[in-house]
Order: sequence, then structure tokens, then C-alpha cells
Amino acid sequence: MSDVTVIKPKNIFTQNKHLLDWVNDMVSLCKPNSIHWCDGSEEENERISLLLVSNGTCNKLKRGKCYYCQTDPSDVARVEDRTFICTHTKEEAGPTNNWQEPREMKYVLNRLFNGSMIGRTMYVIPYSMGPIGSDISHIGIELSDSPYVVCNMKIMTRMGEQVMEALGDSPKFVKGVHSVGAPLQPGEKDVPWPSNKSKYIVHFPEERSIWSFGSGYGGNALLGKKCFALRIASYMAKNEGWLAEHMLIVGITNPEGEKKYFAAAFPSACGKTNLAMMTPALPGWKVETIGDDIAWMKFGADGRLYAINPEAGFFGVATGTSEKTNANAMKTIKENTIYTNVALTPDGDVWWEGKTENKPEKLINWLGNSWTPESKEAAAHPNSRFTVPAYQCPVIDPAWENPQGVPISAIIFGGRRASLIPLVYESFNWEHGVFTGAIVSSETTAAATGKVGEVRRDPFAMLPFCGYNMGDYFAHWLSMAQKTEAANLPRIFNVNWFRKDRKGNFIWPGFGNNIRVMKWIFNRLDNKADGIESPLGIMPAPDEIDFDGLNLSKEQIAEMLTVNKNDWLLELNEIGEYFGMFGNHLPEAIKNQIRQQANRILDMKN
Ligand code: TSX
Ligand code: MN
Repeated sequence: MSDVTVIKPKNIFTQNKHLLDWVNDMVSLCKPNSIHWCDGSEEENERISLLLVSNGTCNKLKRGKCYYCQTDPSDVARVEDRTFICTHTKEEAGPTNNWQEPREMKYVLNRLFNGSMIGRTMYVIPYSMGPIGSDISHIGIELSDSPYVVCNMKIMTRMGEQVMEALGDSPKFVKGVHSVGAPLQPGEKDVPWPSNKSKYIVHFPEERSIWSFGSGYGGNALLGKKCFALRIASYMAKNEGWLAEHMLIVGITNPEGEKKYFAAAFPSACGKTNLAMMTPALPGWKVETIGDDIAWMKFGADGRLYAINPEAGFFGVATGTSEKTNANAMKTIKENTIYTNVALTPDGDVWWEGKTENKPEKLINWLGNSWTPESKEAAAHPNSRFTVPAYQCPVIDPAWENPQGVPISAIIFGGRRASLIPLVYESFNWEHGVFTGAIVSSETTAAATGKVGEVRRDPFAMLPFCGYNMGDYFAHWLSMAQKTEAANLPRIFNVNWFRKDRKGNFIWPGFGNNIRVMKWIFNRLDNKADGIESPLGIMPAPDEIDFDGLNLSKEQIAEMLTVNKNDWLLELNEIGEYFGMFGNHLPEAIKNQIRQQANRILDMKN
């Protein structure tokens, strides 16, 4: 290590042997030119942002310390087929994850990372997922050769000096090593977005480590988010008796001033960020944001389930975000925001499809080419993003950094389904609620896969994020009922904003009007709505949802709340087939729930 330059600000200091030994090992392997220990300061952030501009990775916008980055066209999203869970046996990873034997994978990774940082700086990024010092929080260290990652991690996590202090000499941190996989030989010119055709996003849950190679983008590279806070954390949570979930967290206050907190899991492209920051359409109601993507939940001393948002920022999809769909997000991203793969306007601002009703006359698209409204391709990539600090959200909840977390009254599942799933129903009990989460599915939109309208099963919206066998994950959820009295468990609901009529139009107006559904849920919890028992669960009586001021006909309301016998028999058949892949890892309770649901459907008249 004698020829390696070390950049170590005075205010960052560690004698942590576990950390120093590991950094030494990784430096010997990756062979960076220099090591930069990140202190998380504003000066450091400005210095690295300037570096990104001089490297050609980013442009500075005229507005409020915002930056614009354009990735390589081949590095625009998470790579699920290159994502691996390397437990000792394949069975532990389960049928929904890619798996390789850990020693074999380490062999592959050692070859890939050998010299992968030549000519680059290795940044040592200490970060906390969750408020520093909270019982629910955990520390990670990411070693990365990407300055873009440093600036994003600074926004998305609590990063720097205080985290190193909180860690002290403890070995309890998640080790993450990330390389874009593009070493620079002496004299070689860098490209604006270095990356590698070959990509590996690898998790070793048993040793709590992550190796990420070849991509600089989002969840592939910001290791605190999907890799740690979901895949590694879900494995930790199973062993330690808590929950790490792909859920938003919101606080909702009714006109009487009573407040409840909700956690909600939806697959991608269902509008989690929009729901988390919703502007309610009913007067007197208030919605406040705790988080838009991930919830870590633990039972408290009072027996209730408490949730924190492990993140400190939003890495949200820009495409489709507007004053109409999410006015609070638009206010959030006015300053200190990194935009990635959006389009640039001639006056040095950003644009994306859906931002404004009228398209600008002229743009530079996300590929760097000139664009006009006549152009066939999109101006912004469908997965274009903003990275922004959570505290800038005008409706951020006052308790969003409370180390105790917030008590969760209800858990809401949902998906995008044009038919079949009613607007809202409540599960009969915890076990039935776990079944409700297990059968979450969504129809694909072009943004996610290219194919439109195909049903993708996505249990608990965790399909790409569960760090172990999904069958065991169902069992873990079932086991939560033993941790507290039934009355303390959150109630479990299911919603579908996306049901369509026979003409193919959305029936439900969605967005701010979703508060009407939240109001029914609120009333259920306060024993103010009796509901009607249906084969799926408790559904609202037609007069229990406040439809005032919406132009919905009786027929439309009935259609949103219909359970179709034939459709459900077909669906349960498919669900049974899908669950077959979990073999003897599928809990008996889930098998019973399919049987009971099928019997209730068969008992229907028509
Ligand atoms: O985010 C959405 N939500 C949740 C909002 C709090 N979206 C966008 C999904 C893509 C991310 C929705 N789209 C929602 C919704 O509730 N509902 C719909 C479907 C829909 C789309 C457009 C209209 C209505 C419904 N437009 C008009 O009625 C004019
Ligand atoms: Mn997500």
C-alpha cells in the first residue's frame, strides 16, 4: 500500500481493526491510485461534485445546487438477472433468487475486482441506515470507485464522520465493495460514465457482505438501499425477529386531529412515492411522509409494531412526476437535487415526459441528442431519477427521524390490476393478511420490462429484494403473530387504484382521491365502518366510502367493488401453481389460506 495516496480529513479517524484490515485487503485486491476516507462534510460534497463536472459525468444546473447526470445507455436500471444471493445452499436462497456457491462466486469476484480500481480513487463511505444511534438502525461501509455514488450516498443515507464515531471499534457493519469495473491505465482518457458490460450484484447474507461490479446506477451501486436495507436486512430480520420491507410509511391525520401511521407495499410503477407525499382531495385531512421505499419494523415494549425509514433521501422516478401527480415531490426537488437520465432544456433546466402538459419545443434528450416534440424516442429515459434529501419534502413528518420509529396501525398491499382486485378490502386476520401479501401481483408497464399488461407475481413487492427463501419469508411473517397480542398487530388491507372498465378506462381517479380509501381504512380501525364480508375479506358497503364530488355512477362504484367468481377461480389456480415452486418451504398456513379462499369463492352464487 506504500504507493497509494491516502486522503483522510483530520476529522475522520478510526482505529477499528475490522475496518482497517478489510480496507487493506480490498486495496490490495482492487489496486486504486488513492483512498479517500469520506467525512460527509459539505466541503467534501462540493469538491466531489466539481470533480463530477470536470470529469464530464455531470452538468451543474443554473438552479439551486442541482446537478444533471447522463449514464451510459447500457447502465440505466437494476439488473435482476445479474443479482445473486450466495447462501451456503441453493435451498436457503430459494427458487426466486439467482444463486451460486459462495466459494465459487468469491473466486469469480476476486478475478473481477483484481486491479479493477487501477487509476481511480477508492472512496471509503461510512453510512448509517436509519437515524444514528437508533436501536433499529444499522451501519454499513461502502468502498466505491465512483464519485457519483459518493454524492448520491451523501443524500440517501446519513454519511460520514458521526457514523465512524458511532461504529467505534465494533465489527458490526455491513461490508460493501463496489467497482464500476473500468480501470484506467496510465495516460488513458476516462469516459463520462465508466461501467462494464459484465455486471454482478452479489450478496453474502451469512457474512453480511455485498460485492457489486460493473454498474454505477441506482440500486446496483448505492449499496445502502436495495442491497443492504432490503436483501441483507431481510436476512438479518429473519434471524433477529424483525421486518425489513419494501414499503412506504405515511402519517395520516383526520379532520378531528387524530393521527395514524400506515406502511404500504406496492410493486414498482404503482406510485409509492406519489402515495407517500399525497395531497389529500378531502378537506381537513393531512398526509405526512416518513419514507417512500423501505420500512424497518420492530415490536416495541408496548407490543406495537414500530417503523423507521432507513433512508435519508428519495431516489424517485422522475418520469410522470408533475404538479398534478405529486406537487410535494415537485417542491422537494427544487434544490440540492441530482437528476439522472432526464432531458435538458435550452435554458439549462430539466424536463421529462409528464412534467408539463405541453412538451418543450427543443431539448437535449437523455442520450445527449437534440430532440423535438416530433422525435419518436422519449426525451427522458422512462427510469430517469431524482436524488434528493428527505428533509426538503414540504410534508415530511415531524417524527421521520424519531429513533423509536412510529407505531404502525395498518399495513396496505396493492398492485396494478385492470380487473379482478377490488378497490379495497381488509383481511380477516393476520394469517389471511399474510396470504394477501403473498398474492400481490402487478401488470407490467413499458417502463419496467418492455412488455405491457403481463401479470407478474410479486409477493409482498419483495420478489427482487428478499435475501433468502421466499417460502421461509412467508413463515417469518406468519411468526410475527406470536410476538404480540392479536389486538396489537397492525390490520392488513389490500388496494387497487388501477381497475379499468370495459372500455379500458381507469374507473378510480386515484392520486389525491385515494384519501377516500384511506378514510375508510381509518374508520375500520376506529370501529366506524362495519363493512361487508366478501370471499376476499371485508369490503366497504357502497355508502361507507366518501364518493362526494366524484362523478361516479352506481355501476362504476359497483364495478370497483365486484368479486368475479370465474376470474378468481382462474387466479387462485395460477396462484396455487406459482406457490408450487416453494415446495416444502411453503407454510401449511398459506396452503390452508388458498383452500379457504377457494372455498369461499366456490360458495358464491353466480
Ligand atoms: O401514483 C399513482 N397513484 C397513487 C397516487 C397517490 N398513479 C401513477 C402510477 C404510475 C407511477 C396512478 N395512476 C394512480 C394513483 O392512484 N391512479 C392511476 C390511474 C389513473 C391515471 C390517470 C388518471 C386517472 C387514473 N387521469 C384522469 O383521471 C384525468
Ligand atoms: Mn422500490
